[in-house]
Amino acid sequence: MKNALLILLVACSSGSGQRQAKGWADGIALGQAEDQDPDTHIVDVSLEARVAPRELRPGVVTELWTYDGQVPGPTLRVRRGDVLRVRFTNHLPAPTTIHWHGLRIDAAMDGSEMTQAPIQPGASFTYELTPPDAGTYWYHPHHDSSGQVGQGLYGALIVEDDEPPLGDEAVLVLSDASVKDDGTLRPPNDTGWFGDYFGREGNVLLVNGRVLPEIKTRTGAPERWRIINASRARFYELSVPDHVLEQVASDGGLLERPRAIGSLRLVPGERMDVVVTPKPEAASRTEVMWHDMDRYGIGYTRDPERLFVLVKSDLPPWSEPARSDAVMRDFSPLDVSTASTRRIELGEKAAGGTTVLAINGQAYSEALPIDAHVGTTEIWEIVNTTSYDHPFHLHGFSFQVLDTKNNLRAREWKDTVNVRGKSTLRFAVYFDDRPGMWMFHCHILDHAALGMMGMLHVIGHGDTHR
Ligand SMILES: [Cu+2]
Repeated sequence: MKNALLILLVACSSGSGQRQAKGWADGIALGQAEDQDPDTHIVDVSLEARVAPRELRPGVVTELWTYDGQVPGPTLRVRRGDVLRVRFTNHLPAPTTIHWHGLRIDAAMDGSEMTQAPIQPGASFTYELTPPDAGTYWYHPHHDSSGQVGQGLYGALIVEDDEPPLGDEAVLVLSDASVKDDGTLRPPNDTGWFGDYFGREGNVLLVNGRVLPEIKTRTGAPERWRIINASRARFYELSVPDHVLEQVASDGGLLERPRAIGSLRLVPGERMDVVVTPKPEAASRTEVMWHDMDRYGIGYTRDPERLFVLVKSDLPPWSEPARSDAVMRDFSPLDVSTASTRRIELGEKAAGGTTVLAINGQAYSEALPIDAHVGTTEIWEIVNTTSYDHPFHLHGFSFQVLDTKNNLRAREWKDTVNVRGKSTLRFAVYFDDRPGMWMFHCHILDHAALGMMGMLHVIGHGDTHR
């Protein structure tokens, strides 16, 4: 994967901005972290977590937990193989860490409590990462993550390739917030056990921290959207009528080839890059709607809600050569012929007069690490014994989802994947030479807090004990 090569760019010019109307993405602009190091191969930024007021609804101020006073936090951009140094200071009233979701980096920098003591209020920590794979990633706390992400702590992290991007690009961070009429947030542990068990979905839908923002489009002109689901519990299915949708990347960067899709589906933690092109028949205003994904599998879906609006510019239609479905990236299936299969069972468990969530029969508070070895490939069989969905996330290692015959389900790298209720999902994972302690968990962060989280010890050569 490290040597992934963009063999051929889909027929698009680099994002010069000429195709789109001026300021086409201003309505969803995100702050950018400023690089303080003149070395072209080092991105050195400062980041500060603090409580700050934000106006989510007109005239109503909400105190959110932020990075640098922004929600989402500033977008971090680094080129694949370069160094990203983040000088972080915690000015929150609580301890925190930062986890770099999806990045194949050293365990010591992963930001989980396995490898790092929480950063206390007033304290600082410098993260240094060298991301090996281009793609759309994000960052968020891994200490009280359900509470802290739910209050606004998340941001995009884009690892760029050496090649130009596929068209004019925008980052879309999807999230929600639980806001009362007076503008204050509902408590992070609102409704106690019920909130944990069902997952806390906010009542205000946000795209890049804004309610119902607008993006300009132009008939025939492709836009690349890098979409991140940063919600603590909400699943998204988005419909974009009268637009051509081509997925070009998922969690771990480019797909082997673009694929046509009918809607955009993202479970918590998941990412997707999609090239969106308005058809001639697209209305002058297209409301992009959120649709329920029925994660309880009960056939009942809630009413759609408006998420953002595409406003067609009055520029004449843009025409360019038909897009190609040529190979965008070398992709090699992992060799699973000698791989051992590890069963990971997601379930419920009675404990102390209540129900908690568990992995292999153990809630996180009582779990022991499972051991794997550097240099081996394993098949993980995720067995969901509950009747509802769990988006499964593995830290530090990307994987390839398999079907029941060990064939690839798609030629893509994933780190977060939905496991439907009462179903089994299999993936192949290779443990490259990054030993240490890692985590895996449900990315409904309330479920992780209720116990659906586990530890993985990747044992290096010559390191046979822990
Ligand atoms: Cu779950």
